[in-house]
Amino acid sequence: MKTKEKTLLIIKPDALQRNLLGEIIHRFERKGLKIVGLKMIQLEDVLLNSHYAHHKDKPFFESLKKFMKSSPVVVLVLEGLEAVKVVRQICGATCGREADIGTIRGDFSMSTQTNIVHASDSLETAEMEIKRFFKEDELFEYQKIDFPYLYSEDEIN
Ligand code: FUP
Repeated sequence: MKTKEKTLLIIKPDALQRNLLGEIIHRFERKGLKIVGLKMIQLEDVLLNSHYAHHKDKPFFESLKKFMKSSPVVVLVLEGLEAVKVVRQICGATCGREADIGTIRGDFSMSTQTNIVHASDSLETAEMEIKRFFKEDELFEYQKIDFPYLYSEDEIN
């Protein structure tokens, strides 16, 4: 039995500047991911330092933070069976030049840094990242009418 998961997606400044917000969100909607949180925010150092803590000694750390602060971002929480893996697949490999065509990065990015989206890389990370970006009352539980048609009975019972 596969479990229902929540994962964090950040639509980065390059996507906003290049008018790709609708296109990106549409891809997750069409796949069948349920949007349970969504907002626009301006990132700042405190949050970026914890979000990218694992990169703090890398040569690109400061330029990555500068880019991520260069305009607002849109953050979403997406829900579905095995959502962490599915969302990463839709995003594609980190470097846009290497990502498969058909993925978001493969279709819209030429870069490792300006690569349109960030998605949590494991269930454990997703739980931490969701807490980092969303308050509890910014996440929603609601029924969607497509649910019985997205999954078979044995997948959801
Ligand atoms: P991903 O999980 O696919 O977002 O990739 P990573 O955790 O490896 O990288 C996180 C972010 O670091 C990337 F989105 C962009 C940035 N990065 C660079 O800017 N330069 C690099 O050489 C590698 C990563």
